[in-house]
Order: sequence, then C-alpha cells, then structure tokens
Amino acid sequence: MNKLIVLLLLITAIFAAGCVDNAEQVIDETEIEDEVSEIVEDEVSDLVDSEDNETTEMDTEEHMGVTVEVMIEDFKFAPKDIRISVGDTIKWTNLDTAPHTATDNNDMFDSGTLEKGESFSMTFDEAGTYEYICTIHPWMEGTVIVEA
Ligand SMILES: [Cu+2]
Repeated sequence: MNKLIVLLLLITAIFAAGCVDNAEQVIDETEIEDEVSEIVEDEVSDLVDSEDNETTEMDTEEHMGVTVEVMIEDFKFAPKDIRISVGDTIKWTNLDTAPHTATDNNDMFDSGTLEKGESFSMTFDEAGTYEYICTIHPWMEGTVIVEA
C-alpha cells in the first residue's frame, strides 16, 4: 500500500511539474509575441515615417516655383497681365508715392495698403485666371494667369 501511495505522489509531482513547465512556456511565447509585435510596429512606423518624408520632399519639389515681380508704378500694374505656373509667386512692389493695393476680385488674395517701397507676395497653388484691382484706385486692373 505504501508503495502505491509513493507512486501516486510521484505521478502527481510529475504532472504538477509538467503543468508548471507548460505555464512557463505559455508566458515565454506571449513575451516573444509581444516583442515581435513591438519590432513589427517599429518597422511599420519607420516605413510610414519614410513614406511621409518622401511625400513631403515630392510636395516641396512640386511647389518649387519662381518669384515674378510686378511693379506698381504711375498708377499701373506692370506688367498688367502676367502668366505664371502653379507654385510660382508674384511679388508686387509699390514704387509710387501714392498707396496702392493688389486685391483679387474673388477675394483670393489682398495685399492690404502698400505704401511706397512696400511689397506683397502671393504664391499661386491653383491654376486659374485671377483678376485684381487696386481698391484705392479701382480703375487700376491686372490679371494673373496661373497655368497648371
Ligand atoms: Cu492704387
């Protein structure tokens, strides 16, 4: 009878040990999965980051425009009509003693009052025809044609 009890105890001990081993393995696997998913997340976010950077660079390249000067002189915009590309900038400079504005008829831009020597710059990101005036002298008219 004693031998049987000892045997039962042994078997119980072996089973118990087996259970502990399994539990440890489960924990280990969970930890490994966590580590793997962390690494994957890092790599994915790195990829997303680098894609963002590329997009930003491409956007910058697309918008690398030139600046074209329009003078405001003798109550006229010179040149009166100007043709530019999307991403280009117009820089108006008032050379008159009188104040002037460059104000879009559709409220797309407005320099506000430009005193002598003052400038206003506007970058055009959308193609179209922009007709503008000086609000102080509304007969002063100009046109910006932005080509895609
Ligand atoms: Cu004016």
